[in-house]
Amino acid sequence: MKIAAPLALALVFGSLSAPASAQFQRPDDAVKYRKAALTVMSNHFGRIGAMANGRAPFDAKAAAESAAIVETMSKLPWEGFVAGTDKGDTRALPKIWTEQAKFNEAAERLQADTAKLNAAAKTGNLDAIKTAFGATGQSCKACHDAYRKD
Ligand code: ASC
Repeated sequence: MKIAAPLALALVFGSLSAPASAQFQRPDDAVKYRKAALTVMSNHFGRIGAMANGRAPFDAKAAAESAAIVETMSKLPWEGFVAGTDKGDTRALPKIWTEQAKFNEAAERLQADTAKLNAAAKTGNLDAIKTAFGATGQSCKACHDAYRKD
């Protein structure tokens, strides 16, 4: 019976179905998940950008809160890029799945940049935030240019 318990748990939580997308019931759920993470990331990145570009007064606490959210969000979209989800309500290009190593590198670069942005925001130094914001924006853009329609 040592094997039966984990097996029963696996069946209850559905982890034996559709191994390529174990966390999502339907392909569309994976698309929605990654878009949701990217939307929250973009919103908070934009709040930092407004301060970095002088469009909003610098508020160190708000910047640090947003940077922490950006760092966390940057870890999430990737599991939503389930094979075959270049269809439906998405701008994801099929290249994502034919160049997976390169796509993963781009995702990792973003996560490294957002970690630096979060570290900079914690110091409360606006110049450091501006530098890290610029680098992170380059990572966003590079990935969009390569892997997103229009
Ligand atoms: C944003 C946002 C992006 C990036 C990108 C940077 O605020 O939503 O996708 O910055 O435009 O070039």
